Amino acid sequence: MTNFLKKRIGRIVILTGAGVSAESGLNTFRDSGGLWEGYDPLDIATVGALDSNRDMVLDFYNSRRSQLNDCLPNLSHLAISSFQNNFSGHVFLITQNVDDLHERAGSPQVLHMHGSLKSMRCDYCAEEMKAIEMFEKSTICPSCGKAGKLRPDVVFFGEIPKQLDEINIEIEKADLFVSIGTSGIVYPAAGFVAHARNTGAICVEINKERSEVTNLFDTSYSGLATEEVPRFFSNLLLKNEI
Ligand code: BV8
Repeated sequence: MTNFLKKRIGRIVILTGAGVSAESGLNTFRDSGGLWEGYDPLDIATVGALDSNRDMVLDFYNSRRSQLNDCLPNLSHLAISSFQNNFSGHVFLITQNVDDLHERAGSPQVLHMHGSLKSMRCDYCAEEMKAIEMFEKSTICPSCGKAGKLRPDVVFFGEIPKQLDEINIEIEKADLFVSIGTSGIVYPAAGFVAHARNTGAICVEINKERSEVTNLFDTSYSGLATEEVPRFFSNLLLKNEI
C-alpha cells in the first residue's frame, strides 16, 4: 500500500479489459484457452475478414453475444459501479470490453471504446441499433430492409476506436488513472497510461500478471480482479489511500 495522496484525488479515469470479465466466465483474448487461441485475430476482427467471410465473423460474435445470457457481473464490476455511485469526485469508466457486465453491475457511465455486442450496424444505411441476438449475412436490416450488410458494432483492427477525443480530454484532466485486467498490447488503449503519466496523473495497474506496460505505472497490484479491485476502491473511498 502506498499513500500517494498528498493532494486530494478529484478526477479518476478507469480503463478495463477482458481480465475484469474473466471471473464471470467470459474468455479473455490472450490467456490460454482465450478467444484468439487457434485464430489469428486479423482473420476475424477486421473489415477484410467481414467482407471475405461474413458468416464466420458473424458466428464468432453471435456465440459471444449468446454467452452473455449465461454470465453475471462479478465482484470487480460491482466494486467499480459502487465506487462510481459513491465517490464524491468525478469518475470516468472506459472499457475495451464489448460485454455489458459493467452496465448490469449498475455502472452509471460506461464508454465502450471498442463497441458492444449488444449493438449492430448496417453498412448500407449506417444505422446503429440494438443487436438481433443471432444474425447472419442473409438477415434483413430492420432499418433499411436490405440484407447482407449487418455487422456487430465492434471496432475491428485497423478501425478507429470510439470517442477518442473525449477519452483524451478525460485522461488529461485525471488525477488518477487505474487500468484493470488488460494485457497492454492493443493500441491506442495501451498508450493511455503513457498519456496519463505525461499529463500528471498517478497511474495504478491491477492485473493478474505483469502486462506489456506495467513499467509505466507508479504502482501495480498483481492478483485476481475480484480480490484486488474491491480492496483498491474501498481503500480509496474510505481512507483516501492507494
Ligand atoms: C487503430 C474487437 C488507427 C472487439 C479488438 C497493423 C494493422 C492495423 C492496426 C495495427 C497494426 N499494428 C498495430 C496496429 C494497431 C492495432 C493494434 O494495437 N494491434 C496490436 C495487436 C499490436 N490497433 C488497432 O487496429 C486499433 N485501431 O489503431 O486505428 C487509429 C487509431 C487512433 C487514431 C487514429 C487511427 C483498434 C483496436 C481494437 C481492435 N479490436 N476487439 C472484440 O472482439 O472484443 S481488440 C481486443 O483485444 C479487445 O477489444 C481488447 O481491447 C484488446 C486487448 O485485449 P485485453 O482486453 O487486454 O485482453 P487480453 O486477453 O489481451 O488480456 C487480458 C488481461 O487480463 C491479461 O493481462 C491477463 O493477465 C489479465 N487477466 C485475466 N484474468 C484476470 C486478469 N486480471 C485480473 N483478474 C483476472 N481474473
